[in-house]
Amino acid sequence: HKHLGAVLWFTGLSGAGKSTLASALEQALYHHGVSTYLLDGDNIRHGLCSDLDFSDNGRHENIRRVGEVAKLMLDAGLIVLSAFISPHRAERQMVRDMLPEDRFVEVFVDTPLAICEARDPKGLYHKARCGQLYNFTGIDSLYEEPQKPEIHLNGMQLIQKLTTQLLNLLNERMII
Ligand code: GGZ
Repeated sequence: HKHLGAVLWFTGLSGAGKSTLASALEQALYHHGVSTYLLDGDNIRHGLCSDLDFSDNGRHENIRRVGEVAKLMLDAGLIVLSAFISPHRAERQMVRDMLPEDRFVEVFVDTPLAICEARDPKGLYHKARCGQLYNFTGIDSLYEEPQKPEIHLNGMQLIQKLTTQLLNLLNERMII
């Protein structure tokens, strides 16, 4: 069956391109007539999760809540695009375990730390290096790379190429 929805779980460092790629894919899916919703720091960390920090506990609870929201949206038949660093394997596994196994697509946006740091769109890496920001992923907080993501993307490729790779995967899996 088609259009049962899915949860596309983007994971990677800050500045890896998760949100940018998720937005580009969302636009492409719109042209396919598919209903989507994009969850990311901008609409979650300022609202539902505004009480949470970037400690291990804060991140765990952030991901748990996003997982539960994604599950509800999946029930509604949406393709959910979720773009959070989600640095810990255990938390990504927790979300995977909440959902039907064929509906969870882990997307590793693999961009080297040096590139993310050079991009530094919000100046956060600079702050972390200067000791003005603590627990920053990749600097003084751990990022655990996925071992078996459904798709492992080279985040240094052009957005258009990355979007095509994701659309191909969604086609193969009969998600679209
Ligand atoms: C990592 C942080 C931190 C710390 C603020 N560590 O590049 P951005 O700015 O727009 O995306 C990052 C975002 C990460 O939030 P997530 O909800 O995705 O993180 S997690 O999945 O780990 O819960 C970054 C900004 O918030 N940011 N402080 N200390 N990123």
